[in-house]
Amino acid sequence: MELPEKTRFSEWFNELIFTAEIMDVRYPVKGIYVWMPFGFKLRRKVYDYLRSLLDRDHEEVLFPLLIPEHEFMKEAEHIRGFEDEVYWVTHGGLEELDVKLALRPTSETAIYPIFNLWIRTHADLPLKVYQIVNVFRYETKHTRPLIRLREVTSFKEAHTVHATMEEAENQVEKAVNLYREFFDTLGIPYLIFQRPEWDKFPGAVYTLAFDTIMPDGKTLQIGTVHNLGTNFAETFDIKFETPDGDHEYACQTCYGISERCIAALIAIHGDNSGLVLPFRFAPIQAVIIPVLFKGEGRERIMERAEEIKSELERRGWDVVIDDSELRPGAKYYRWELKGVPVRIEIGPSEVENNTLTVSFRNDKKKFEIEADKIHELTGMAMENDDRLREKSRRFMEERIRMCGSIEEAKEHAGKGVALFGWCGKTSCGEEIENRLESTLLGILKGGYNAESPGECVVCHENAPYVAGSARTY
Ligand code: 5CA
Ligand code: ZN
Repeated sequence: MELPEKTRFSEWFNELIFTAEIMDVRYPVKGIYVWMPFGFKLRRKVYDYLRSLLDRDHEEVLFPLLIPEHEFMKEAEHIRGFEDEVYWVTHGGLEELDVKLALRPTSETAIYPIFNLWIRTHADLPLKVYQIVNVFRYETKHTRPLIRLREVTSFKEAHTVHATMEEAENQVEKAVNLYREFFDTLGIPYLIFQRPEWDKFPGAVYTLAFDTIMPDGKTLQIGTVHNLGTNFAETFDIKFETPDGDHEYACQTCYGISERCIAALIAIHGDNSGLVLPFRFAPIQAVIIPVLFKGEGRERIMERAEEIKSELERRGWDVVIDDSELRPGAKYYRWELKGVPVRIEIGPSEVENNTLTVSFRNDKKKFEIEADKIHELTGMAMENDDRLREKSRRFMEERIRMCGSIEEAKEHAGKGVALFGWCGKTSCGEEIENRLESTLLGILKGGYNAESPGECVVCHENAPYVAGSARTY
């Protein structure tokens, strides 16, 4: 089956994740999909990396999926934010439950009643935990695999507790840096915005969000970091005893990433031939294609292919040999679709000359190396990833524009991110959203250098901030 051109992004994306065997999209519940073995390997490599970053100074935990109604209903703003998105378990078998149970849409109300029990004194702080779980959200906007799910299968949520607001603020900065490192390594470029009041996480003091620009110019929120202040601590009575013997409410943060990071990885690097994956995260990092002519030296070539495979595996690579009956063209097509970064061909002349014919997925140029120099391939694959990163960063920057007027901003917000001066007033923010027919992403905090033009694009009064707007997923 032909893959649609990437310029038809939605069709390209849907077709690709299915034909490349990332997700099976035929599960008979709306907004719920199946990870296939190849997709799961990709997920595992990405999440192993995310885990390794968190494991530096967080501990992993696992809280229950079900949240009793009375806990869920404690924090007023949190409820208002989520009430129309919650799935409820109301029955056990034929009996109606005394206490309805929510399927977690996120885990504050599952975790914080227990934090209340765990935290006694300042010596218990800071507390930093995370879990990687599924969460359920009854999304009413158009659902899409990996992007807008009703069962988010790969929700990494971190929750931290601190003695002071200053420490919580430091933690927000650390979390932002952790996410920067994560997305930089994936080669996913981003802008960081402080969301406007009306779009922050329900119950948070403020929310910082990472947005990437998808190939069609719409932005995707790929991660968020929230400063919760003492809002939840007051609700769940999370107090600690200070060295002076006083009892104070703790300050909290939380930050989350979902499989949208994999959606972005696929969307940003992929091309008309299929997936393009950074070497580090590719489920299959090299495919060896034996070039066999009738009878001629078949055994010798297969032996050589096995040797090269073991050699690369010793270096930690994931390698397959494609000795199927397919024609070479069909083999190339198949492994390009799957984004295998390195292809190695071995035929009679390679065996005779002790060479390898190599090509990289993203530039497709073939070249020869001496088989003894096989150790150089890892370095070359890494350099290739650097080029991939630079390319995606250029792509994003081409889609960001500083705009001097509402008209210019409106024109650009359909193609990428329009930046402009904003005074910070809600009334101007709302007017921007209405007139641009796009979302106000908030105040630019990182990922791109831009100076405020000095005046608000709406009221022309003093604008201390650069704000951004775009169509969003
Ligand atoms: N408790 C906080 C921090 S863990 C929280 O739930 N934040 S959140 O609502 O912003 O979600 C964290 C991230 O999950 C979002 O930034 C977004 O990238 C992703 N996400 C949210 N809803 C969905 C969804 N329906 N499908 C896929 N990803 C989602
Ligand atoms: Zn204004």
